[in-house]
Amino acid sequence: MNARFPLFALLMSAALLAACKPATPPAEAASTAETRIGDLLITSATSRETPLAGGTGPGFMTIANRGAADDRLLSATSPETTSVELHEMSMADGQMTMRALPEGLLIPAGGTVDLAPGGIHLMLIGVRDALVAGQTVPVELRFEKAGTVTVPLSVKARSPAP
Ligand SMILES: [Cu+2]
Repeated sequence: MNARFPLFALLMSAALLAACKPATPPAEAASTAETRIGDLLITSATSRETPLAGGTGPGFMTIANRGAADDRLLSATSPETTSVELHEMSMADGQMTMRALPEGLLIPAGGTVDLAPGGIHLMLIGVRDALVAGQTVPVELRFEKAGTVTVPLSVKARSPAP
């Protein structure tokens, strides 16, 4: 993923300020965990290592709607970040661009939506501590119909072995 984050300059200055703070102790990897709320089933919830406190990290997952009514992911928050945004990445004129989805994300009845690298994703903005592979980051998702649920994102190494 070769996204150009506008926060890059900010990250560089954060690098100069970042202290050698111990990260949250690694927890059991939970990538196989399922989270259910109402008719929704959330699986493969992951993030990526983010070396700097104050930096940004992605949130990926698969959301299946096994109900008969559409739902919509409206917003997300995390106690470990300043904010969480819903973004979509796409190619435009050969450039990878990223835009926010202020209208939320439709989870169609009987359908499955993937938040994945290169596409729709959560953006963890202003992580409190560096994200280290093996730990989990709790993210609270707010759905229009199903309500609110906390999903643990399992932090993966940024460059997994092929
Ligand atoms: Cu993004």
